[in-house]
Amino acid sequence: MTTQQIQVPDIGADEAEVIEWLVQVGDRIEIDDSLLVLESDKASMEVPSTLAGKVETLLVSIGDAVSEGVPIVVIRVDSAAEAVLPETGDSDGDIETAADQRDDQVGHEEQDSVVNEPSPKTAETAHQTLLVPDIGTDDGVEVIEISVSVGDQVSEGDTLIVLESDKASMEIPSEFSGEITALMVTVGDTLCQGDVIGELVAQAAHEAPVSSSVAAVSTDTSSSTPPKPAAAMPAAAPAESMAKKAPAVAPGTAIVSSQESAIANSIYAGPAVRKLAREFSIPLDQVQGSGPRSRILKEDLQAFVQHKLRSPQAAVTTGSGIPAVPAVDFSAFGSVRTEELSKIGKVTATNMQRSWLNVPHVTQFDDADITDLEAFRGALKEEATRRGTKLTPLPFLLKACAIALRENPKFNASLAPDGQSIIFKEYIHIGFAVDTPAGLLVPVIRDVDTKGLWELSEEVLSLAAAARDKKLKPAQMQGACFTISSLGALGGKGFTPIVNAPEVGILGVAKASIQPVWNGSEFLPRNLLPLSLSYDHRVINGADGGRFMNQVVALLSDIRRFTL
Ligand code: CAO
Repeated sequence: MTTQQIQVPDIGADEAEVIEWLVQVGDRIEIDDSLLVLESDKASMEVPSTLAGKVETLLVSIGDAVSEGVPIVVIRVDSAAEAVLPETGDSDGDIETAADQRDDQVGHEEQDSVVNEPSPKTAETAHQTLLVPDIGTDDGVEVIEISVSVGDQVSEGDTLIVLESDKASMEIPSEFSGEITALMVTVGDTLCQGDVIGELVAQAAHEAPVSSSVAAVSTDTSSSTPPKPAAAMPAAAPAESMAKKAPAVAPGTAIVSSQESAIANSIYAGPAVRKLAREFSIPLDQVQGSGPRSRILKEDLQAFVQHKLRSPQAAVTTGSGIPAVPAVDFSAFGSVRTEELSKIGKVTATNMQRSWLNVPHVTQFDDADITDLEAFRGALKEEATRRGTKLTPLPFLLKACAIALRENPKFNASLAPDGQSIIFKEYIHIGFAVDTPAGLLVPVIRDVDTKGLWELSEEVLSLAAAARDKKLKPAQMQGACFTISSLGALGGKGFTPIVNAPEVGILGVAKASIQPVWNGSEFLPRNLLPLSLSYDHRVINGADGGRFMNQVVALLSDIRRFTL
């Protein structure tokens, strides 16, 4: 086994930058496997291996500028490959370049091609046919961009079209200065060497530059064949010619719109950057280049995308057509800590947003005078302890709502998904919100209307405990007709609860407090419980809401009504 070097082949440019390694030390590679990606001002290209074997050493690093002949990798070649290599007499471990091998093999061919290099052409013949040069492959390569349009004045070196194969994208430069008179290609066409790109009328009888990468022949000399370049690598024109482009866009019969062409022409970016921009639909004409002569770099694309994501204009619409809240990089203002939402938190967020967006909410407020209720509840405290339970205002609220639901059936209903009918429920199951460390849970007490206060208080206690201990079963959280959200123990004067769709109503309960109440002749201290009733205005109108609220208030204010 011997080790051999592979060198940078003719890349059609003086220099190119190593932008990506596609192999690493120890990899087994076959002939033609891509080794690394190089990018020049005009082309990005994958350099294929000319040997099969094991990668021994990488000789260049990302960011290195390399030119033709620079050794890039050492390969420990397979014995089979060795067998076909010419005898070198080198012992194992000697380094011989693969390029040397290839030079030996193709030396004559190259010499021929040098001999056959066309002599410098002049533009005396006004009409020039612009042909696809040797693009390094016999396979058709796709046109991904047309950089000029009919009527444009182009200078020698200006990009005419951009081609892209699996391995490389390349800009095909014009060999002549003059006016484009015809374009025969469109984006998506597949072109091979010698295909006609278009025609050009030369400005004056300049001496045409010698180029091994562009073929242009006079229409008058139909027998001319495109010149064959010495190396089969993508065409690349000097960056300088790209930089001095000053396209003149003329109206006319362009195959691509002159506007598109003008934009394409005024953009200074390498093929890899153009490809990336296409993949992410980034309009290159809006990207500020930070490279030499304002060349657009990959970093510029990243900065553009980041900026777009942060700016309000980047807001995308959600499924319901509502603009999403723009992403903000909070770390720009100070240190931050990101914590993933709990599972319950995520579900709650989704449910809340769905209800908020789907349900036209109305919330109305009232106070229930629970002075007598609280006196009664206080009187039952001992008994509650004896029973091993605790009687809070919540069982009274459940009982009052159950009665109000039975008497106001629209609150004990749901809107059919098609919005064309109301589904009335013959059962009365009520959910109540429980604040747990993992998030908000809503266990459901079934058939509240059939249960007494003690039974309800026991169920509240056991379901709230199960919720906090994460022991609620899915069935215990299903089937509610209505919800009570009691924040009373925490405080607050009132809040607007969100309907838990497809339910149509929810009662918010804030903190009871002693307030002076005018009885017609004097102010009396009364215990008032603030209530807020939110409902789905598609099903329930204000009068329905008022009736329901009045009934709940009346029931809580005089619990003897529970028995009626
Ligand atoms: N006003 C004044 N005091 C109240 C009150 C009110 N509206 N509601 C309850 N209290 C009192 C209770 O009477 C109890 O005091 P005592 O021990 O002196 O009797 C104390 O506050 C604590 O009650 P509790 O919270 O233990 O029991 P509860 O039955 O009132 O509530 C539960 C149970 C599970 C609903 C409650 O613990 C809870 O989790 N509430 C939060 C609900 C929530 O987060 N809602 C928001 C949903 S939308 O984001």
